[in-house]
Amino acid sequence: MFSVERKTVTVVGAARSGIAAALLLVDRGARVTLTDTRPSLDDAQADARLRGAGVSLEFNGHRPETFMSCDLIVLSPGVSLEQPQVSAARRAGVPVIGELELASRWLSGRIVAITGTKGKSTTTTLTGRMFVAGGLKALVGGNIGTPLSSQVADSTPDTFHIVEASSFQLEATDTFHPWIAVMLNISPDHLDRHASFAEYARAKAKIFANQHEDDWAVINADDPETLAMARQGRARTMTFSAERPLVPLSSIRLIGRHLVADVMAAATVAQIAGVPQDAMVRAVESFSGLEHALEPVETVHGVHFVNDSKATNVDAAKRAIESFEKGLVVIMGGRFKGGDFRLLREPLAARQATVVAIGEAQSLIQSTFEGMVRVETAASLADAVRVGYVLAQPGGTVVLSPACASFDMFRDYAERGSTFKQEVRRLAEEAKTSREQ
Ligand code: UMA
Repeated sequence: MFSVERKTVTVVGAARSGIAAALLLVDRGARVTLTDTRPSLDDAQADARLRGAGVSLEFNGHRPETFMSCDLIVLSPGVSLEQPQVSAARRAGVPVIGELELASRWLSGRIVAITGTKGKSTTTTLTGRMFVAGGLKALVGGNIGTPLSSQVADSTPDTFHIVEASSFQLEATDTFHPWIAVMLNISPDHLDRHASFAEYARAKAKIFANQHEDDWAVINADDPETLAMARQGRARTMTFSAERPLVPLSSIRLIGRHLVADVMAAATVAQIAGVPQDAMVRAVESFSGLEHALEPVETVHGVHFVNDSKATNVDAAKRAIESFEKGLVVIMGGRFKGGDFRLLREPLAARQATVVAIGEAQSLIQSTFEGMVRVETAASLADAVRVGYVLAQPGGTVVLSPACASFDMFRDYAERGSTFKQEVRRLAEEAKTSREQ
């Protein structure tokens, strides 16, 4: 059994994952330092809880001694293995693992891990709902927002941990062992962090690395790359396909046909776990989609606003664009993290779409679409909402589908999506007042 009793552990990154990992480690008898480049914690309650638990807090940067003199380093997903202090400690022989790996070592229940470039959160949420509808005990966590470390205390042998796993989390695993591992699809993403697509794919493929013959790899029959990746593992494979529905398509109320594959992936997992089909159907019927994923916001004088802030890569934005008809306005941009914007030219042009470019990627967007698609720029997301409204045709749609990360302007995609919704509602209020006058 893995033990950290009386060990000195450094946790890097004091946000959701790092805080949960630090508290878990203290609970298991470790002496913990939690370090962050920021000057302090935003959350006073978490600060008090950590100090109360005896965690040493080290802010304003990472001291090399904190990394070199410990028995174990635990990384938040946002911290790269190539971070200079981390990589120096690794070279010196200090073990380094990610927060997901740490938590997984202490779970009593079985792990269902879900990865892929697109559709992870939808599939994870639906899988959790199907398990619960089928009377199973399921805890949904990981990249979706609740760190796995915060769920260890509730893990019992009959618990199914439905874990959304990102490439950042998988990269820093070594014994992580899902009973069912799902690979939804793979396309270039996070190339600002991973050195190449091959390295990104290698990180994702680690989901299969520790599986045995009695485990399951659930893969996308319509995505040959995922088939090839699963073949490297030892688990039995089960494929899903959008072309072979396990639940009736009429039960899917979500916008966008592309979500059918996510529903089928969830249903395949649920089937392996023995969830009856009527429970799966109930779970799908009561699910109207996730916040920030093609989420309808408001209709202002006939113009529909849709929040797809979660589309942080080119492929996700492409799927969004393809869900709409002609006369579309797409608010796009932010921090470019790799991928090929040119893939959006054809679907945009086919819809006679207009792009409103925001953030650091503005000029890249302009140069990519020049001559094919009209591109306007906006200085802020609030401006972009207004520019989009003016450009949209009655009955048309303005969708925020950025194809980029949010970190140049926002804390994360959720804050970007919430800001968008707030600005749309403000616009709706103004439009209402001006009509009443
Ligand atoms: N930091 C350092 N040193 C560094 C780098 C960062 O101290 O060298 C600090 C930052 O100052 C900050 C903290 O680390 O205070 C941030 O850590 P984090 O980015 O890991 O943030 P968490 O809140 O712990 O969120 C993480 C995941 N974040 C990332 O992967 C970037 C969340 O996924 C996840 O929900 C959460 O753990 C709980 O498991 C978010 C995400 O954007 C949603 N994921 C990416 C995606 O889906 O595309 C992969």
